[in-house]
Amino acid sequence: TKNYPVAVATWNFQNATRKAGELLYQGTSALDAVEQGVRVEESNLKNTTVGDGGAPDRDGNVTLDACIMNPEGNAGSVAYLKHIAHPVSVARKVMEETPHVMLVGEGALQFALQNGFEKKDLLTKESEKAWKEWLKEKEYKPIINIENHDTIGMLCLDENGDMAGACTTSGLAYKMNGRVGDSPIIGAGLFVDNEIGGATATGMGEAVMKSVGSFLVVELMRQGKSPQQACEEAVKRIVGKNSNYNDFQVGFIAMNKQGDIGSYCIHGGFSYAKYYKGESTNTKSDSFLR
Ligand code: SD4
Repeated sequence: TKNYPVAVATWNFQNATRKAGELLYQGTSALDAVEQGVRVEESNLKNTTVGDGGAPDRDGNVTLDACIMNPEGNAGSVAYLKHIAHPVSVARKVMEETPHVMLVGEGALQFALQNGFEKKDLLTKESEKAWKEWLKEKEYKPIINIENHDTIGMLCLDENGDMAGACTTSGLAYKMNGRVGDSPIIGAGLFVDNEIGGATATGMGEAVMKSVGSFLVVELMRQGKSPQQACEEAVKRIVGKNSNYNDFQVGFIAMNKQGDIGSYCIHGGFSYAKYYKGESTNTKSDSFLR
């Protein structure tokens, strides 16, 4: 059965999936819809894990990571990008207008400015205040779960049955200066193969990168697993290889070419948002540790 057009995203980001979903039902391509969808969270100042208003690193720099993949299997990515509110759109420009896949830091910023992106201060008063509070103790512990306020990874399947995906984040709050997580790494934070399906990840990027998590999920689907089975096996792989799995969260969502969706996480509290046939939903993900 054909369960699309459909938009699905990590966490309860229904404003983002609604935006993408409505575009899909107007006949917009998966690529345009996924970009517009995640931009909703990049603009959301209340989301301190994505885009403008993101929490800074330990030294007070807001540095953004994002990537995008289209149905042709092309990819674009930026990491350690400062001062640009919509890193996903810079990633798309890298994909479409350069011979490269990934630009980082100073070069990524230069490329964005050359392409007309506006330079702005992304550190909000609230984020600055929280960071200064954190500086008093400087306790660096990964946060297991923050419902509704987290990295957005999104997959869109358009009316032609073509899939695109995007992932965008400010990374872990108070990370080391220079730290890049899984989100902009093709295969780790996001992977789309238009013949099979797509997957995207949230949580402790280091654990996701070490297992090339999203690629793993898509490859498991290629081998015949359902999106749900694939997410479960990938989470179990990460649990098996990281004895400290109690201390961090990882969650995956996956979608196959029929629009079937799966999701699984280490700790409860993760959910995914979906827009399908005019209906917007948020579904709790099953977890390894309940
Ligand atoms: C990272 N995976 O930078 C991202 C952060 C995240 O929930 O998903 N936070 O590691």
